[in-house]
Amino acid sequence: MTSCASFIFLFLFSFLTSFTASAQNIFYIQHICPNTTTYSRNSTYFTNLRTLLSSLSSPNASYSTGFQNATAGQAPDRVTGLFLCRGDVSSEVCRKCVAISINDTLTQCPNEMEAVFYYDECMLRYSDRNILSTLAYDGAWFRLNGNISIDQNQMNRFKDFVSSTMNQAALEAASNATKFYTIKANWTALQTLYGLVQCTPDLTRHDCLSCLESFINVMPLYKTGGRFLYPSCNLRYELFAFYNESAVRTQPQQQVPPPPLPPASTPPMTSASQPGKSWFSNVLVVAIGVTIIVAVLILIAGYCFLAKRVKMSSDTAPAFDGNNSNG
Ligand SMILES: *[C@@H]1O[C@H](CO)[C@@H](O)[C@H](O)[C@H]1NC(C)=O
Ligand SMILES: *[C@@H]1O[C@H](CO)[C@@H](O)[C@H](O)[C@H]1NC(C)=O
Ligand SMILES: *[C@@H]1O[C@H](CO)[C@@H](O)[C@H](O)[C@H]1NC(C)=O
Ligand SMILES: *[C@@H]1O[C@H](CO)[C@@H](O)[C@H](O)[C@H]1NC(C)=O
Ligand SMILES: *[C@@H]1O[C@H](CO)[C@@H](O)[C@H](O)[C@H]1NC(C)=O
Ligand SMILES: *[C@@H]1O[C@H](CO)[C@@H](O)[C@H](O)[C@H]1NC(C)=O
Ligand SMILES: *[C@@H]1O[C@H](CO)[C@@H](O)[C@H](O)[C@H]1NC(C)=O
Ligand SMILES: *[C@@H]1O[C@H](CO)[C@@H](O)[C@H](O)[C@H]1NC(C)=O
Ligand SMILES: CC(=O)N[C@H]1CO[C@H](CO)[C@@H](O)[C@@H]1O
Repeated sequence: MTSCASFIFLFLFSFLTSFTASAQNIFYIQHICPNTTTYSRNSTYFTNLRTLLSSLSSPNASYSTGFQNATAGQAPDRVTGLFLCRGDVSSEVCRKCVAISINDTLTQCPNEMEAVFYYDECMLRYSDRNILSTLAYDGAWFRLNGNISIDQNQMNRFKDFVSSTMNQAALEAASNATKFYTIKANWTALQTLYGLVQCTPDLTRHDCLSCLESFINVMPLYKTGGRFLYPSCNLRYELFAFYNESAVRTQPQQQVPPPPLPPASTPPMTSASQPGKSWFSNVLVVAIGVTIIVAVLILIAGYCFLAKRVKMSSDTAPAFDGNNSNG
């Protein structure tokens, strides 16, 4: 192997390694901890909170089901908390996400009694109030993609399509003990709508449905995608597969898994990017990375070619599917 070739190989290798590593990353979205109710570090509440956090992060915690609640101490110093992992993540990713969020709690919210931490893969909450089996609309977060560019007739059809698809998903999720459902529906021959809805499983069917419908009833349906988080439930839809399809395909609830479609011709853009890394910005980073790597590889290859003046046989250049978004 020539030094040039091994250089290229090393480059590719380190790139691929970093790519696989980043696929396991946990993405922070937002945390909310109002400073209206606070505690001091020497209080009983602080001791109870630490007990609660360690029980939520114990090896015993139910990462495989993705939901756990816990309480520590007695009123008025009692702390109640829970975590909820996205329904399609593995127990390993769930465990990692909960560990990271718990590690963030006392630095980000050092003396607030009540907090919610949103990550792409999980959510962590605690409060001095009893938050179990209770619908909570405070601490909301949302992000919308850009407008879909279609004419007015199509627009009305699209709105009905998104609304009815997500309502169907909400009904399915609310009726199931897991309180999680993903849905896939064809918009055009080329574009597929992917939806994901989830409630904390301590909610009743009625409360779960109310929570999800409160999003569906107010969200602007002319966007190419959107993401809505409440402490009690969350909802997301996109025109691309944003959840792990092979993880949810094993669920019998998807009775007729449609065969995979080619991806939408142009991935939708996020218009207003809120603070925090999203899955989408991760993809963007990877896409930019791929572009840079390919450019460097081409430069190295060109240099090698010129330096060696060896007539290379017609090797195919490494072809990355640079599915880069325009803009
Ligand atoms: C609470 O937060 C607000 C803004 O986030 C800040 O202006 C205020 O000083 C804070 N109060 C205390 C007691 O930390
Ligand atoms: C906590 O510490 C502060 C001073 O740091 C003190 O004023 C307060 O009385 C202490 N509270 C308790 C419950 O020990
Ligand atoms: C883990 O489970 C064991 C038995 O199931 C129990 O004895 C132990 O207290 C649990 N640990 C924590 C931190 O909950
Ligand atoms: C926990 O947070 C500290 C600093 O905030 C950081 O150095 C450490 O790596 C974190 N641990 C984990 C497991 O995220
Ligand atoms: C998106 O569509 C809405 C409603 O049709 C309109 O009010 C808004 O101006 C549009 N925004 C952009 C950036 O085109
Ligand atoms: C609830 O979902 C689980 C898997 O996600 C599935 O096995 C079960 O059949 C569903 N139950 C109902 C009543 O739909
Ligand atoms: C979606 O489209 C694919 C092919 O384009 C088709 O095979 C599949 O049955 C469709 N799914 C639904 C639910 O119509
Ligand atoms: C998707 O889920 C499958 C099955 O659970 C798992 O083997 C795979 O590693 C997951 N992919 C990602 C990117 O998490
Ligand atoms: C409301 C709710 O889900 N409560 C559960 C909290 O966790 C305990 C076990 O740790 C369950 O017994 C409760 O049902």
